[in-house]
Amino acid sequence: MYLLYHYPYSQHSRRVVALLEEAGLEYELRHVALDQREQMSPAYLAINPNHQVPAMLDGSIKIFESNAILRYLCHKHRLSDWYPEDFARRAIVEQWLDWNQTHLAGAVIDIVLNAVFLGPRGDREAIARGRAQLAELAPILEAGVKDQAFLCGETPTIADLSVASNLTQLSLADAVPQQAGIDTWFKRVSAIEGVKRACAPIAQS
Ligand SMILES: N[C@@H](CCC(=O)N[C@@H](CS)C(=O)NCC(=O)O)C(=O)O
Repeated sequence: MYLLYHYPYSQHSRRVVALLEEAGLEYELRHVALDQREQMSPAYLAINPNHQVPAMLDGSIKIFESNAILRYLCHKHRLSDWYPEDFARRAIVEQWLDWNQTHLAGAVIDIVLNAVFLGPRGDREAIARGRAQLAELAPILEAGVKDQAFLCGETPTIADLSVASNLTQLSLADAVPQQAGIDTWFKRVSAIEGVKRACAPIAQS
């Protein structure tokens, strides 16, 4: 049984829940009250010293970083559909996982944190910076999905779960890029049962 420390509005947590659901793995969610700064408590810092969700416990094994957790689950349960063994396809999965963390994530946080979660206290300059960055990134994503069903071919991988979780986050700020290929791909990923279950708490709110 996996223990996943999460927060329902965390895109990084939802991508892990989506895979756990899709793979039919047993897990328990531990809510970390980010809105009350519980991530700064000594008890939680002992689990993830970066004071972030998600973090996962598998017995005595402690893992932080959402994409590392996704890879761990795929390795452990041989989820080769979600994490292809073919080295060329896997390289493309890794490319999008890294792109998501190093390029897209910052823009999404700038926009959604400031336009949605901080409300009137949000930093307007950060929103503008995030929107400008997103405008540069959207054509890259569009090119990646316009001629195929998913980012790494005709079946979904953890790259789709990871990148799409950031688009779900952008939808909270009504900021999902409007390109046709992105729209079709995002609808396709959002229709995956595990993704729907992972998004249920925010869909209901
Ligand atoms: N690179 C990390 C990012 C995780 C992250 O940014 N988590 C946010 C919620 S979505 C968080 O816990 N923020 C609280 C904080 O930084 O104090 C991952 O992929 O797991």
